Parts: sequence; C-alpha cells; structure tokens
Amino acid sequence: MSKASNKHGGRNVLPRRTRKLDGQRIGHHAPKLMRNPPWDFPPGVGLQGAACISRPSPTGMTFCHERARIRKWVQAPLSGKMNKKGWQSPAKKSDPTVRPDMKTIFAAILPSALLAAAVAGAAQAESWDMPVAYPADNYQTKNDIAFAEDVKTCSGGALEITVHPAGSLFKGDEIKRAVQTGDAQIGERLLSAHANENPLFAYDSIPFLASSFEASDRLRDAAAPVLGKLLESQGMMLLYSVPWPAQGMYFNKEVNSVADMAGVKFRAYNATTAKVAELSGMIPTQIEAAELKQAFATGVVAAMISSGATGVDEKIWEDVSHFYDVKAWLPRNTVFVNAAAFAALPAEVQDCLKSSAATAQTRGTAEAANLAQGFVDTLAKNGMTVSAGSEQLSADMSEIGNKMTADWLAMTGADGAAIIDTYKSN
Ligand code: PCA
Repeated sequence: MSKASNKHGGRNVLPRRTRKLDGQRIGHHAPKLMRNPPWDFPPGVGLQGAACISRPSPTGMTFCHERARIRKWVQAPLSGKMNKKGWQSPAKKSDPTVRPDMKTIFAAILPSALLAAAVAGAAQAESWDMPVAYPADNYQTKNDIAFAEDVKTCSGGALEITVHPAGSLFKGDEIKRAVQTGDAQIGERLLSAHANENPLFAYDSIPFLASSFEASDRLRDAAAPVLGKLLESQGMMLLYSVPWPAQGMYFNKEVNSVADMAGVKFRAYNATTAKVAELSGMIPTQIEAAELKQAFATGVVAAMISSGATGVDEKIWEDVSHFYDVKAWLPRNTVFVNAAAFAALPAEVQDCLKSSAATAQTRGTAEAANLAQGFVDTLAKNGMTVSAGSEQLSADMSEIGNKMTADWLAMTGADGAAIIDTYKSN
C-alpha cells in the first residue's frame, strides 16, 4: 500500500454524490449523462455500474448511484410515501427536467416480468440512505450495517437502509445537513464537530470529564434529553450513539510537555480538538477522517488527538512515531433520522427502527470496549512508542482541560449545567 493510500478504497468504487443540477459537475462514474439532458435517464442506466437521476428537490441535486439504487428511487413515487421534501413525488410530464413517466423508464430498463414484480414490491418497501463518514471496516460502520440488517429483518423488508461508508454519499461535514434537509433520511455523524453551531453538541468532548466507557455511558444518558431536544428543534430525531475509545495524542516526535508542542501542525476533528491545539501553541486544521491519511502523508499535519481505532484504520505508524494515551475523552458517533421521514413510517416500522437502534447502541459500545486495548497494542506492534505520557504532560493537559470545561459551561448555560449535574449525581 502506498503511503498516501488508505482504507477508504471504497471511495473509488462507490458512486460519488454529485454537486449541482446545473450540470457542470457530476460524479465521475457518469460524465456522459450530463452531456445529455437529465430526461435522458434511461441511457444513463447503461453506464458502467452507475446511473444518474435528477430529483426536483429544493437543493436541486443530481444523484448518481449504482443501477439497483436508481431503480429503487425511480420506483419510490409509486409508493407515495417518501419524505415531504417533494423530490420523491411523481414527475410532472410537462417539465422536461423532471424524470420521465415511470412506465417509459421501466419499459426501457426492465423486462416486463421484472417490471410487474418491481412495481408490486414498491408499494410496501421503503429505501433509505445512511451516509457515514468512517471506513467500511471500522467497528462503527460495521455496527451501522448490522443495525440496517436488523431493521430489514424486524420490518419484514418494509424498510431497507443502505449504509454509505467513508463519506462516499455525503462528506462527513455534510451529513448532518443532508439529514436535516431530507436529502438523506438517516445518517451518522460525530456531532461534536458541529459545536460551532451549538456548543451542546460537544458534551462528549469535555477533557477528562468522562474518560472510561462506563462514565461515557452515564454522560450520554445525562445528555440524551438535551441532545434529543436540540436535534428535534432541527427537524431530526436522536436514535443512538456509540463511543470511540479514549482519545490520545499522536506526534511525530517525543513530546513531554505542552512546551514541546509549539508550532506543530495539528489535525482537528472538532472545535474541542482545535481548542486544545490552540491552547498548546499548535496550529490546527480541521480534517475529516476520509482525508486524514493524505494530510499526514503530504505534511499538511503532523499531530492529532484521536483514538487507537482511527490510528489503526489509517495505518498511522507510517506517518507518526509516538502515541500518548492520555485518555482525554470518548467522543461519540451519533445516528439520527429526519423527523418527517420517521413520521411517515408505519407505527410498527417506527418501533422496529427504535428497538434496532437500542440494540445497536449496546452492541457498538461493547465492541468499542472490547477492541480498545487491541488498537493501542497494534500501534505498538507496528513500531510506535506508546505511553501514558510524562507527569508534566498530564499536568499541562489537565490545566487545559479545566479551562475548557469552564468555557463550555459558560457557553452552554443552564443546559450544559443540567447535563453535568445529572452526570455527576448518577
Ligand atoms: N476517531 C475519529 C473521531 C474520534 C476518533 O477516535 C476521528 O479521528 O475522526
């Protein structure tokens, strides 16, 4: 594997989300299609493994996807029960930019026997897209895939969720907005990365507040009502969250105190990590996991705070030499659903989604705890110097942590205080 390569190989094979209906930019699988107008959908189906379809959504996006998925989208209007954003509603024949009549499409792309079966099935089945930011073989993503399988089973096939790993459908920093607007029905996101929008999203990234899996679960429960309300106010519903192992510090040199960090270029994944960097004299740049390997390989950054899990995902020993297991906090990936898409489900499918979410939360948390030490061992086995860090480093970091906790409490007011009080009293 070359230095710049990473585990996000799927990005080369999975179709990429396309940018805009104005048509100048399009997923690399289907350059031909935009030379034809969007109503030339059937020829697009003939492209290698992918096709594009324009959806008259408020954001005016064109999507490219594997043919099977496109067929499902095309079927969706027949079910008449997709989300309320309008992009799934039946095409208006008078508007040439909208999809052609269903029968025309099916006649062009499916043999008639298959057509009959597909139309019959479309009356019940609902297909959802679940964009996630992390690689397909990361335990978080595997847990999401198991969740999707559970949902398919307990809904008797009425709801099928397709997990799109490694930012392949929406990039990490676009996922929350995509679910909010209904461009995706469900998604997983490191919500703390949206703390600039509301600092409450960073409840899981307060340094040294909850540094064990057990404490992290208690903090999650304490925060759930506030976080649930916050997501609700944005048109979404909280489903489940799974922690990352405790966060340590990666450097390409020995570091024994904050003074040793001065001037180092640092990869941040949220406002908290950026703040730690600033308070330690480093230079932060926010970089999604999918771009992380390249950023290290090309020298854009030389340090980060993350878990052993991400270090192993990215074969980080090819880029840095030291891991300090300071166990600063356990950030979470949170799974949430578009509220209108959820409301449109039959009651029994809603129940199925919720119970599968509860199972996923328990299963994912147990998996994180099981794997945590192994990740750190793998870093060491691959030649990295792994330690808990010097006393000076601990003292410096806890001083930074105290300041950041006070800042967070000041920014979040009564809601933040309620989370901490409930957490501490449980
Ligand atoms: N890995 C993720 C977030 C926290 C973690 O351990 C990342 O570095 O992007």
